[in-house]
Amino acid sequence: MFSSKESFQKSFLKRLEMTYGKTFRESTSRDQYNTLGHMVREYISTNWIETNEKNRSANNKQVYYLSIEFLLGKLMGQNLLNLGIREVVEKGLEELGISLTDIEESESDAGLGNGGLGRLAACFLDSLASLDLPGHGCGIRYKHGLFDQKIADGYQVEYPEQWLRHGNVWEVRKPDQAVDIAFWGTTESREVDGKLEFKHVSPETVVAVPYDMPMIGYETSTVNTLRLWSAEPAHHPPLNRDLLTYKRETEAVSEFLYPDDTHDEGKILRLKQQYFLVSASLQSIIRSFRKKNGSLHNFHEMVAIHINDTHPVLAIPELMRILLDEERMEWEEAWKITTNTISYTNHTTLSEALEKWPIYLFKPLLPRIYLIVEEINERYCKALWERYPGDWNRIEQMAILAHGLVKMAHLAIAGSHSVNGVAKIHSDILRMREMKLFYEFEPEKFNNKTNGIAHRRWLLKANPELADTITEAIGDRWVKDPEYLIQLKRFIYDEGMKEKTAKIKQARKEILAQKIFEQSSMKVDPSSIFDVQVKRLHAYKRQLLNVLHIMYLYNRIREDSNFSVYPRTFIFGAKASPGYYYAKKVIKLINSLAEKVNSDPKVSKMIKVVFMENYRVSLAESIFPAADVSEQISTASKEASGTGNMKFMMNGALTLGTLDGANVEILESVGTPNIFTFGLTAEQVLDYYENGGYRSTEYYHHDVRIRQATDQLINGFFHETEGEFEAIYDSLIAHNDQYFVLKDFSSYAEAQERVEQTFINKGEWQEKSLINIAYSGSFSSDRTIKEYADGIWNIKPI
Ligand code: B1N
Repeated sequence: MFSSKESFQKSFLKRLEMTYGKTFRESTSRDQYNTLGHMVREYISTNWIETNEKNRSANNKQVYYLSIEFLLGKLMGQNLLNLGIREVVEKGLEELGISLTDIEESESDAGLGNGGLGRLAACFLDSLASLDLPGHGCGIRYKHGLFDQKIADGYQVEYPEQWLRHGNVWEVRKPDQAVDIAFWGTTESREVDGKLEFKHVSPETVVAVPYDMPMIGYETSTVNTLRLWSAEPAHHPPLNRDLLTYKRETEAVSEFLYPDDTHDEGKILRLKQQYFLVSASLQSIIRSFRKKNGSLHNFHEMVAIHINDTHPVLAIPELMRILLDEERMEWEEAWKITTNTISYTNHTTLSEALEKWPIYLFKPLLPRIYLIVEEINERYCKALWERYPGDWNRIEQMAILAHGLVKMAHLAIAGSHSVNGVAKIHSDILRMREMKLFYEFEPEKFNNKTNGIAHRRWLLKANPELADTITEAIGDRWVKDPEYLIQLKRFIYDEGMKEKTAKIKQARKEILAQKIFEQSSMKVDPSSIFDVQVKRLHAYKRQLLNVLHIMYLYNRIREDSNFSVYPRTFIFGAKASPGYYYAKKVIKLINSLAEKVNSDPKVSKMIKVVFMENYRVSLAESIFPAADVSEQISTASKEASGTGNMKFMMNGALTLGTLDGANVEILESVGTPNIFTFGLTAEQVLDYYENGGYRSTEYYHHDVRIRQATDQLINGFFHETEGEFEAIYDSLIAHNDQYFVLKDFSSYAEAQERVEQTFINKGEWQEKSLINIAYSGSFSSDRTIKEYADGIWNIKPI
């Protein structure tokens, strides 16, 4: 089918006609996309079946990665690339007068995630398959992924995302493998042979139907599975319920992805989603395990279950429920199996993201699970008491149930054998501060796994020209073995290499400039510095610091005729959680500033500001390759890792960043001359939080640049309705600037000057850019996944 372009064309045309009853000339690019998708699925079906077969028959341990988010983006391009058939398809289509790029663009992004956490899960699936590891994803098939963002009059407006509107060629519905999920109802217990047995009585059932998607490895026969669960009403609905209401309520469980990034909504539907994911996944994991093994006594030796943050933490009591109530195991054995099976990653120390469920919501929704959590808590507190007799204070702080709340992170730590952070500094903060007491109690559980990114998507696929140039220089070993990119160091001072990579960057900037023009009819100068901040909008990520600095440049250019800067285009992309008032105001502020700057003849000769609408995976793929400067300016200690920082680096952008998250490790890799760092350290920030001593008004009064820009938020400068940006002003002044924006301002402005001075020297910039690419290999998720496989899951390649 894909052996030559002729045989490809023949099957393609035949199938197109058969499926759509149209001639090729009449077909739309969506028809063509679907046809190609089905061909690819057929092509991989044998390998998919064989991978499943191997996993069923061989005695190798499997890992299941449970995540409430999988931010996959588009799949066609990556699948063709991984299968090594991209060229055949591209050439074949070209002769038919079709562009593969157009076909690829007609695919909807699978946007089943908010940001870093969800995208990390997607990158991990790529690495698992490419490394031939028996690892599968378990998630929810949301009907609507993260909202589509439009900007109207400078404000964010949200529209429901519709990725399934035209179907999804990559999924296979498996109704015969559906499982029942039980909510509400009550529990009954009775004594059998001196042992209490529990029964969940008159629950309300939601049916979980799996949809499987193939996760295709790069140049390997391994095809793993991402199983996404969809909620449907039961065939025999409860007699006492109104049918329509029941249908609507069950389907609601997998209707929407919650749009909260690093924030906990605390809504009952979210808890329902979490249990739905966990119970469906565990039932299906155990069903296939039983087919192969019979008893569950060695479950933990054959299965690893990883929970991506606390969202799937109910996997712990759910596994206990199955072992206790269905397998009739003793508590001690069930607990040993459960803790040895489960491992947990923490992704944030922000207190607003810490999941805590009020018992009055939790207990009626999940009565049996609640009883199990109660017993876990009792036994955990007892163990603490034995270790710290009389230390009530410590035990209260560590308890799973306290003050009417279920503390999900405490449950995760108690019920798993491994707890990891996502960058060195983050894992240290967990051990030394946020989870100090837990670390003291069980230090052996704690470890670090620095995040990584799928280099085959973010370099090979997103930036094929750069990838080709790298391959010309060092060969293609880096594609399978990304740390081999270090070989590029030999070419840092190679004029030919410098010139080629500079040209590629220039070309990608021109393409992005064209996109910007199409989106907003704005002309930006591709030879200006492309200075980019793309990520979710959040106070701690400090888009505001970037904005205040641009306002300062604007003021300076207008007021000081001797002042000039190297031309720069400031590019933003960000979605704000719909209920996050402050974040939405910052989006409006960026757009208002863009209007001011871009319409001022004097200023816009030197700087421009662009807000790119609807930032998402596919847009990111055209932004990273075009960036010169990577803005990673979070308040130190707040960004657990960041992964955008790695995508920029891999595409040759230089980081302008605080010593936060993985920026610290990027610095360690490339060395101080090749990164621009500034601002408070995490240590200093945490000390301020602990001991006080910061007064933002001092910086306001003593720095006229700060005062002028800050005042402009409320003095009519922006011509917006009065009070439009008052909340932002207040965050800095009345609320004492919790994220140290003003404190870090001057250090940031200085770092920006260093960026400019370096950029002016083109040759030097290009050397630094190459050094960044050369050292980016260790930030591949291949490295990360190998560390998880060896250090936590104990799994081996198939
Ligand atoms: O996870 C990423 C990190 O690189 C980022 O630094 C971190 O902010 C991000 C609740 C989250 N942490 N917590 C979340 C997402 C959704 C939600 O409902 C929390 N996301 C992160 C990958 O490690």
